[in-house]
Amino acid sequence: MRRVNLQSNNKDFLNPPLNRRQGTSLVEVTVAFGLTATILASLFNVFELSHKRIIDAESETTALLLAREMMEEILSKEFEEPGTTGRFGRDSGESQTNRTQYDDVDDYDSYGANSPPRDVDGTSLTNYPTYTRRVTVTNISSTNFGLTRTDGSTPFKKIVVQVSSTVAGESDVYLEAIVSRK
Ligand SMILES: [Ca+2]
Ligand SMILES: [Ca+2]
Repeated sequence: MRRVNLQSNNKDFLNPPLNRRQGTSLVEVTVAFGLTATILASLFNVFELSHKRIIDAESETTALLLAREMMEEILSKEFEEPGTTGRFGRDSGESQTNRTQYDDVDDYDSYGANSPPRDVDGTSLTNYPTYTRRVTVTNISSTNFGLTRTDGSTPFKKIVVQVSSTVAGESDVYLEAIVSRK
């Protein structure tokens, strides 16, 4: 039987240079940890940025839906007070706070500035506490839609619905439409 001499003169045989190896391992762990931390920080930044973009997109979509809802309601009305020509603004019996009384598009001029916005019967839309909806209606030139004219003086009107948010960094959303007398 062959014997193995455990009392070797080679110190590394029984006592491998653990300290040196551990030191190397510690550096590797430190570097690996540093790299992991850097990667995690980068991933977190990417996630945070993506999350903000998703929130921005959702907010813009909500603002656009609120604007579209109001615009569709306005576009369902007459060009001007039924039975009249050239009158502008709310007419007798039409209250600024009660849209159920509105029957033509310029009744909506200067409507809004409520936060949260309100539905047609004046109920606050409490699911949208950070939004405000405003409407502007103006008569515009028959030959140049970029020019504003005196109220009631032309057969064209421009309707602008603006939706604003109180959340910092969110831009206003505008929806415009041009309507004409039949
Ligand atoms: Ca009117
Ligand atoms: Ca009216």
